Amino acid sequence: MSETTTHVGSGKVRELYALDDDRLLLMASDRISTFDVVLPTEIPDKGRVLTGLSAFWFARTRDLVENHLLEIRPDGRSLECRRLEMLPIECVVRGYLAGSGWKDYRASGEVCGHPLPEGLSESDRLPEPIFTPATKAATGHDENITREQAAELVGADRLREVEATSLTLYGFAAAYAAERGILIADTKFELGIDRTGRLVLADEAFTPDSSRFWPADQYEPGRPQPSYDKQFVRDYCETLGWDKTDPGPELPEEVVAGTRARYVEAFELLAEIPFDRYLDDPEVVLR
Ligand code: Q0N
Repeated sequence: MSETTTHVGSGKVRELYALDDDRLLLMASDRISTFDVVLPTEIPDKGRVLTGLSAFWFARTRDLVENHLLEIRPDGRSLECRRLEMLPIECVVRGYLAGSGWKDYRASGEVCGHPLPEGLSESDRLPEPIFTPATKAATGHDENITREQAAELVGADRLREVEATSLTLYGFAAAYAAERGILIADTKFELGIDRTGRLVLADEAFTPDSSRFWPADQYEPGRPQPSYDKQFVRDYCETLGWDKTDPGPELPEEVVAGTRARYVEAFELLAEIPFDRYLDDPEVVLR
């Protein structure tokens, strides 16, 4: 990083820097969070896996929607991106009943105003994927909002475009991943507007940090599903009697190695490229 680079934001495990008026640098660290706490132990190459996957999906979906990717840096963990006017909503698409969607359904029979059939079980596939926008809560959790609230935030016409784009993207990626052994239960995008007023996909896309990835071969509705990437970490943490507040525990080396292997496996199943080739030349995911 040059000394004139300004830090403009950070997430739990990623950082955003301004390169100039038009460009940002989005950098993924190797930090991992579980139960909403960032752990003191890193997963080597996790940031590279997520950056590579995100770039892979940007390349594959560019005919569906424009995206902010300009360049992938040789470090494999950072993307140079176009600076956009970000929409003030999180665009969530759910294809399966999990997380807050399952909670809301159990309480009310609907999810964010989408009425659903009776009798669905936890982790069931929905009849059709649904768009369930949320607000970007500055602290803590995103909050689900109604379509009316989302329309107030971005405008009714823009919201229709955002919903259609989100559903198209999810449909494409979920079908692609399912053929390769990964169910994308749900996903979250951030969209922005470029200077000409066009909708552009930003942030990261279809990574295991922005989506729920489930191993297809273990899929069994009626219970919570194992996480493709974080299950070893969760299982280990559950053996400790940790109260799930900060600070989290250090991870032993076999949990680190097993978790790293899962991230690499997800990358290789989806990108169909050996991860070592990505490390040699990150641009392979763009071709
Ligand atoms: C932007 N965020 C929130 C990384 C992710 N292309 C863009 N143009 C303008 N602003 C943003 C982007 C993007 N992407 C997105 N904040 C600004 C998500 N961040 C939080 C910090 O870590």
